Amino acid sequence: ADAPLVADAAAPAATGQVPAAAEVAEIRDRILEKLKHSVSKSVGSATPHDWFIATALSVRDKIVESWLTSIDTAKKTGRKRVYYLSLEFLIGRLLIDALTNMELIDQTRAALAELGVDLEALREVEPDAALGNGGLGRLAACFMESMATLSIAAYGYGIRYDHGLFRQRIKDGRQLEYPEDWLSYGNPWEFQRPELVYGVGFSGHIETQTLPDGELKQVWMPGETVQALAYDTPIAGWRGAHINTLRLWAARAADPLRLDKFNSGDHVGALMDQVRAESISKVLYPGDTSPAGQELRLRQEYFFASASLQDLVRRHMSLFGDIKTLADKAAIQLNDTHPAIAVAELMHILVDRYDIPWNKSWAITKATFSYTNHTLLPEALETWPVPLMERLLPRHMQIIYLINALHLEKVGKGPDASGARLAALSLIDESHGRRVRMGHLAFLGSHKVNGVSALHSDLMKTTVFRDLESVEPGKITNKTNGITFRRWLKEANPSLTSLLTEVVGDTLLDDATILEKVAPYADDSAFTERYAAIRRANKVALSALVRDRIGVKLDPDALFDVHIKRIHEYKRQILNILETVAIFEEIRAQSFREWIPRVKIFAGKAAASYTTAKLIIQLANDVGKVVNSDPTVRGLLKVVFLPNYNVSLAERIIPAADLSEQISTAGMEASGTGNMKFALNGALTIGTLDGANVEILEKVGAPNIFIFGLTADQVEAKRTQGISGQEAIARSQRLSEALESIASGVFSPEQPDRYRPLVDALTYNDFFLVTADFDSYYNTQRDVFKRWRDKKSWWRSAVINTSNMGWFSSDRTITEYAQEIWNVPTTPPGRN
Ligand code: 4GP
Repeated sequence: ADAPLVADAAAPAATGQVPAAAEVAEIRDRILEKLKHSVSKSVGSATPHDWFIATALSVRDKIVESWLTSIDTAKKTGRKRVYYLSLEFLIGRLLIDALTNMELIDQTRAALAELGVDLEALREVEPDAALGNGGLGRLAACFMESMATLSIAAYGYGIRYDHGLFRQRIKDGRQLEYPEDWLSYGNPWEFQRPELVYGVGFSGHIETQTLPDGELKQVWMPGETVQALAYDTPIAGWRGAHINTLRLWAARAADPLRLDKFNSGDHVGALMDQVRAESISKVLYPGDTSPAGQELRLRQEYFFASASLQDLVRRHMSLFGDIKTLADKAAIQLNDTHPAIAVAELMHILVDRYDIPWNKSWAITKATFSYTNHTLLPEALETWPVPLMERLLPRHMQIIYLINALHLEKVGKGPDASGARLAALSLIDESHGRRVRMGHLAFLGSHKVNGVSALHSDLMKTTVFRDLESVEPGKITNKTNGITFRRWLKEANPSLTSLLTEVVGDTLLDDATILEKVAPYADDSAFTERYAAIRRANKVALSALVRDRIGVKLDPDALFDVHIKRIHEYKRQILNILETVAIFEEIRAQSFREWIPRVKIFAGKAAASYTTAKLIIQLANDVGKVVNSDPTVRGLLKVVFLPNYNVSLAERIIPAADLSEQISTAGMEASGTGNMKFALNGALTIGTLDGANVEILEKVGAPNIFIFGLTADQVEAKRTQGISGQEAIARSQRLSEALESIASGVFSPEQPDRYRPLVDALTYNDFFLVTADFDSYYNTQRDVFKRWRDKKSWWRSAVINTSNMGWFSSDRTITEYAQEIWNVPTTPPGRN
């Protein structure tokens, strides 16, 4: 227990092992070979980016060897495959991930060092692949890694967007969006598969044919066909024993160029088809406020669903030769409602292409699909206008109508078949123009539907899916989210990982539940001192980053209070800002009191069209500007907003956090996964009883987490009484003063009424119940202060948090999916 402390968290991963010289030499030579023959650069002229590519290619070779074996084994054994359909994969950077999982990190670091190259510098030049917005996209990435780790033969299917989530810049406190350009230097991880191209049809018309037996057959004649081209990225599981494929589709026109037009001088017109086709994979989340934007979004969804289904059906037929066994050999998971059209697409394939009778087709479809819901926010449960569906996907609309008719016929025979009930159960929402409810389609077409935390799954049964659940009771199950510890512990916090493995052994990343063995060390001061020193080093490293990026100097001994996630009213960044303002006013008024130095760290992006969220970002920045420069505050409070939040930035911030803000309105955050990452790394949570916070509380115990605020039930009850904030504001002097200073322009002297709309909304229309929870939050923050003063107790709680987080490994989550939803076997890492 007296190993040396690691002083700098950003320094080399301290696994304490000295890599064998021969292996290092071999890796060095391979990197040099790649640099020369694949990058075509000499050692003297290579840029950091060239070194990154050469290193990535050299580890990729190793991965490919296992990859081909994994594919071969799955073929030979005829195993059931899992297909994970997701419009988002927020994978982030892959170099450190690949080296870690292939167990090549120390050797590669040493090999590069011999060449005078720092692996950490290469880590920073890799673009962050942001093919997603937030939680559900990052979950898909963690799941891909865990499926590979557990040797599940799985494919991730999605879209290869040219431009991922926008790059955020903050100018004068405001968010500006710039296109993100992750592919501009090429992507060393992917393989283009020009032989894997599928035609995806749109629009056109339907012809009715009469078969020899007199049956009618519907034949869709698409008016337009776009090609889907596959790009494969290998995903290495822990210890590299099994590698899966992330297959992303790029759109291109069947005819890249209309030569006749081009030669007649219409050079732009000649490219029209190409531009239209390629726009499908141009950007993640095209703005959908315009009808054209909505249409593009639906085109994206159908494009990737159709290409993926064609691909997996082709694989199934070539291996097993009988479409009727599809459900025995394929489990398709719909990651949220975005891929729901796949249900109608599989029916189209079975009924129209393979002539399988309708009922049999429906049985196969249901047995093959399952669906995960990630939010109860009604606006996120997609619906598409019927006229749009009819025009773009006429055959699918027909199929949906028939699914609906049979479904309503069945439920119409039930005892409670009122018109209102049938309207709620229908696949067609007729309340504001006819729209197709994609959540309903996903639900009906699946054999299991799951929420992502215990509370969320329960609420699904009583809110958005109440009626459907009553038709198929027991279909909704829970699969509480998880995170991969390889990335969120080992790669993000190597020093903490080596301290923990000293205690529990080096199978920590094979079986996270052994973290429990750390619990007794919560009372061992030699251990907690080392644990605290690692945190401090991480805070020093983060402070350097903050200084570089936004020029604010932080005190690493201050309490780092962190709120990082997408900016959304339900996540209540504004509640945190209000507490900040209240404390700011108090420090100024009572500077003689003993204040705890504290840094409030915010990061997150707001959807480009979400005006209120963008105003909240501006407020955080404006508050920071005033607070950070106020002489009476004397650095006791700092407020920073770090621009361009992404996976890589999260990896830097989380290991340096003391306090994790998880303060959504109860009942609104489906699960959260950031909450798990923080608690694993030993930050204490301040949170509501929402999402997986409830389960974190169960695991870590009430003394080791700060819970406040209304419960989900109380939120519901309160809303029925009205959502004005006036009463709560009148009751709380602190709150009314904080609101008053914001409203009167203390933080926006150049435009005093800038935040009037925010304050008015909280006063008269406080749907997210910020005002109702303010006092409880404020007081709980004071409990945090008290606890922080008692350092022994603080670190004890931190260690207890870490030691109880094993259950939140995505290996556990994926094992549950495998056993209870997909019916596929799993193998622990390194054992095949
Ligand atoms: C997110 C939820 O907001 C978050 O609570 C959850 O942890 C995550 O999914 C993964 O299940 N939802 C989204 C979304 O990302 O776009 O709806």
